[in-house]
Amino acid sequence: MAKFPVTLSRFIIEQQTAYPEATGEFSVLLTQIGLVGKLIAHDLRRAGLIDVLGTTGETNVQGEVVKRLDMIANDTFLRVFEHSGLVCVLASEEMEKPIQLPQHWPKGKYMLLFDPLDGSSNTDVNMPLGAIFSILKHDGRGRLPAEAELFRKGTEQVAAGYLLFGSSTMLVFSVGQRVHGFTLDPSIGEYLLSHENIRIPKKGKVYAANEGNYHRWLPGTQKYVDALKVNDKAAGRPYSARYSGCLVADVHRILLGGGIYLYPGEIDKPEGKLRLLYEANPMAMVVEHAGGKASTGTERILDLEPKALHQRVPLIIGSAEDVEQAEASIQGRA
Ligand code: AHM
Ligand code: MG
Repeated sequence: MAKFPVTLSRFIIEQQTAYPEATGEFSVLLTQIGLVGKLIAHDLRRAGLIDVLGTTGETNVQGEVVKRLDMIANDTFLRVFEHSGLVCVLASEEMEKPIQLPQHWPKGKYMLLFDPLDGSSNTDVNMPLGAIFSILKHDGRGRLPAEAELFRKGTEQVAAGYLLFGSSTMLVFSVGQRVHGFTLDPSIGEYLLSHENIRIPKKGKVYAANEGNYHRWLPGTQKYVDALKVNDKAAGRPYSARYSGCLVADVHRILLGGGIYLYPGEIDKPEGKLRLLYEANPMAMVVEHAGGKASTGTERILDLEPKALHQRVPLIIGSAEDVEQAEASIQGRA
């Protein structure tokens, strides 16, 4: 008889004995992230047919143009989690301030941070997109958590992961120390375990970076990427360049096959582009728990003390040896 597929809820329930972190509450939270994924995927599948492409005519708190699908995805997260009962604060890349949910406090101890639609320049051209989430836990004492309560180091995340809207929809997350991937089977509307205990190769053959910015990069970053292109068979070079414009899609490729993603600091923009709380921290947790590394070039991402809700950081993430080599070059040690 064919093996019965492992659904998301069955998997989490079974994990509870092995991993005390994987409580029944996580089961609910991850099921709700899964629901968000189904709803966004449903909109994306029909995006070229219904009137949801293009921009809203507004810019967000970071001064970036807001796509209509950014707003739809953000509203989807809000609608699902406003009713979860487990979450007391929601913060998003698309919202200037966090939203507090006093109706769930203090029973709902979790705080959810998310990038509702990652890679949104891909929306109008039917290319991959993602959504990223980070879950923090409050001790439930005192007043409803204010904005500053979200300024926690990445090591304090209790769960993190992403949804990938590619040729199929995937949910990849880390709870505890392991990373698992589930693929949505649209015919039955269930996420099924497709990638158990993902381990990133120690070294890869792929790099992902927006090389259009090469002349803005610092010399150490330029030197590192130059070296990846040298024709040296014994050293496994040149690397292949693969860049989709969607962090989730690029890091997903690297998580499974190895390699390195860089959105580095620039001469006039040392802080880089990506957001610490919504992008760098959750992706760093997933990649580290799969055996990889994530760095600014000089510091471990998960050790950074956040200072602002929408803080940006340089991000260099992927296979451990590749990230170490990039750090050595950026720090002038190689
Ligand atoms: P977004 O969350 O507003 O879409 O921005 C994040 C995206 C990443 O997914 C991607 O790697 C990067 O920004 C692409 O930026 P660029 O167009 O500068 O290469
Ligand atoms: Mg993003």
